[in-house]
Amino acid sequence: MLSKINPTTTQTWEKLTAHYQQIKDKKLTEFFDEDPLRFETFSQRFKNILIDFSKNQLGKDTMELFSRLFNECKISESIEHQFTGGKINRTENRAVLHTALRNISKSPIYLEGKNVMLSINEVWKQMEVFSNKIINGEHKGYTGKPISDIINVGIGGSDLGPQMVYEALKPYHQKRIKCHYVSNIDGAHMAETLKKVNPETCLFIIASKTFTTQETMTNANSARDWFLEKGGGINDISSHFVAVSTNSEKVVEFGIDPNNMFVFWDWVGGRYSLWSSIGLSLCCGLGFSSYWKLLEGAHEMDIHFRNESFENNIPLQMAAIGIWYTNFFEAESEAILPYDQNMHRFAAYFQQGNMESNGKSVDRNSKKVDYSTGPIIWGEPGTNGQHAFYQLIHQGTHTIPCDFIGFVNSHYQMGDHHPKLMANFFAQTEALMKGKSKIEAQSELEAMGKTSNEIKEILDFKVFEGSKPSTSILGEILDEKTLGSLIACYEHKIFAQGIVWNIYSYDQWGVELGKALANELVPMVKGKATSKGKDASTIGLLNAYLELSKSR
Ligand code: G6Q
Repeated sequence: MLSKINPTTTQTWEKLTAHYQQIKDKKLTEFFDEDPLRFETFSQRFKNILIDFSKNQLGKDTMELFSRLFNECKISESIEHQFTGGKINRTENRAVLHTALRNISKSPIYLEGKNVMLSINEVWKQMEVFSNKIINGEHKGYTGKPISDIINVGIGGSDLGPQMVYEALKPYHQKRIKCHYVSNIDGAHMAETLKKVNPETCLFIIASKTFTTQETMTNANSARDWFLEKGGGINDISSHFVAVSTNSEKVVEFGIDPNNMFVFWDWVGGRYSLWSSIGLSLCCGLGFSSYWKLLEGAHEMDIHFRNESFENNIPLQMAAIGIWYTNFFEAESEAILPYDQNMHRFAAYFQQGNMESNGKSVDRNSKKVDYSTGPIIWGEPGTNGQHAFYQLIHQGTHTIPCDFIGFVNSHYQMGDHHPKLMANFFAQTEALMKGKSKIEAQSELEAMGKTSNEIKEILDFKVFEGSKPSTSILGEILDEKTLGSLIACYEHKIFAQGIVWNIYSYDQWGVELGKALANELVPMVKGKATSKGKDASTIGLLNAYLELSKSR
């Protein structure tokens, strides 16, 4: 069982509160002035990745206190529970074993006396055989042509992960295969995707853990109707539709041959299911060996997280820094800023990973928490963000800890784009830390030849307070293994924070209410049921909708 300790009642929390008072106004630059080895002290290396924590508002004493806090909150025991199949998803009475899905060592992992690696291995083989057949053209469509387009139909955890990875690993795409991701129930998403594909050469992967999700099932039904309408026959469905799910009954009911089903298990959370057969589109779009390297990178990070002490443990240190800002500096959000265009879905992916996991307000004692838990996660790739929202990070009123992610080498040889991109990365973290004092701003304006009156008018607006915290993550190149390690690193950070915040990170009851209400409202929106009993605003909206829909 996980501990049920309210972190704010621990001795270390009290010490951290006092420590915060001492440190909160210290300039980031002062930390560097005091310690010439600060960069060395606060940067860590993991394989080909360097993580620099030095531009954060903390000292060695801060990290020592966090190490103690994590001990008090029983972090090591919790990690072991997770890795060994403890039912730590208490409210759903489930184990949490996505780490087993990337246990490429294949060493046994037991759940209720059964070695889960045996069934994982079978599914790996099934995915490898199937994706090889797609890639080498052996798997043919109903007119005998090889498959050229894979359409993954899923939403949330059954969409965001594979899509993010497919985009991030563009240089590794199979030449002949293109993957598409349809998630939104807005008909535009499916309709626009279908315009790009040929029914003779497309394969739909219906990806849904439950196989009951309204959006996915609606999209899947429309895809099947389109396929039949365009010339495919009922008997051809088996070569054009496969399912990834835990619910075989519903898969058969939909009309998919059970032989075309790739299973996974209830101990895989939706937002962690990228590592399960939900990754099938990746096996087809990247090739199984690339997919395997992704798992390998994640597995290496799992070993690091499970075995390293706090002092060397990157996900634990990231977790500590996040808690430091959320609970002591009262930061409400965190930005993830990849300086890599192909990582344009990374922040969105961890928006779900983080906010669905730690967006909770009831603790493991069933009590409402009186401290902040998961922050708001957002972000866009640099340098685009610089020309949009960075203004607020530099000169706004909120504290926004930022993760900058970039790579030494680019896959794209395009003039001097890459050094310029990375110069922006380094410039931003430097500017956030150093800011610009009034004196500096004044001499700049003087050098520009401004009069003293002009300077007086504008000076205050030209000042940057600085001391805005950031963590820099610098990889050698964005390859499969590096991406796998980065994803696992963020996952473990989220888990560790949930342990300290005393919440259950692996359920998502907050998603359920909206799902249930949407199903109830469908007949009302179609005008086939009365809205009686609904609140006045919802009735008003429904009436306006029905009235306006008549006018077209
Ligand atoms: C993730 C959530 C959620 C889920 C989707 C899709 O942790 O549970 O995002 O993945 O609601 O669910 P299905 O895979 O069951 O369709």
